Amino acid sequence: LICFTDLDGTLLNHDDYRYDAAIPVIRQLQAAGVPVIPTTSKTRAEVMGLRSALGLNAPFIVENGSGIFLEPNDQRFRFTYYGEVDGFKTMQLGVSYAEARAGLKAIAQLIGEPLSGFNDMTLAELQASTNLSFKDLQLACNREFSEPFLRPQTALDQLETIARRKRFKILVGNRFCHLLGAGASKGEAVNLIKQAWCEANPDRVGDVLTLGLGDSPNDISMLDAVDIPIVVPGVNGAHPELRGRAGYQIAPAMGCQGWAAAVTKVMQEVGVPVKLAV
Ligand code: 2M8
Ligand code: MG
Ligand code: MG
Repeated sequence: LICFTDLDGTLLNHDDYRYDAAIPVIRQLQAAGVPVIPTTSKTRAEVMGLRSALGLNAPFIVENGSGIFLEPNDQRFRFTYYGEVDGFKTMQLGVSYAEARAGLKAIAQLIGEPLSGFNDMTLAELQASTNLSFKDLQLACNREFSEPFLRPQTALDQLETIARRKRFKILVGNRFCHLLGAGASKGEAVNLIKQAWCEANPDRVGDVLTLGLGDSPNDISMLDAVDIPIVVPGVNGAHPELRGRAGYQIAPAMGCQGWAAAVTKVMQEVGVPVKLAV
């Protein structure tokens, strides 16, 4: 089993970003040899902090599938083609942050409406809309591949059409829209990691089973790429765009508690031992 998970509103509570309920389940997954792979809109800097807090060592997918990072000595995955950044093996699917920023400005010009990106907003404004500390916001502003922006007046499908013509894409997350390179995708990143696992474990290719957890439209490509897609609900239940999609299961509670309960159930169903180290 390989577990791909969104962070905001999924492994982390939407409001207070807590994850305590997920910790014992992460331990059980790891004790059973299941890699837990953050698959998120967050930046590498944010994920690095959370990885150490959660005790994760598996590869991770940042900025909505714009970049994949792998520890160089992780023998569980083998990348065929990769770059090297700060001691990680990395694959880039998206564009540079400078390109995303320029794209946002160009699209704003075309629609005749200003678009407020993360780095157009003051820390106080960002804090009001995210509920993150200044320290965490600095990590969120340390972007490499994509720009979150406030949802504009202009209809999103109009924005998406323009973005596509300029080789960008727009995704909808929990609080923000995100502008990223057309090649970036959580689902594509999941497929590449799955492939890398198969490269490293050629005798076990038939056994690979993937679990994915998400809560927002930007998670659909990931949920569609896994064998077991699970939606973590918000205050109004599962997101309307995710509700009722073929094969999707709904976790029994919001945030980290729903995550923990849903993952525990999957572990029981697929026979991953659940009573190891707690
Ligand atoms: C942004 O991402 C979330 C994810 O769904 C959102 O759109 O609401 C990102 O900028 C991320 O880096 C940041 O940590 C998060 C804070 O809520 O917002
Ligand atoms: Mg989310
Ligand atoms: Mg996310």
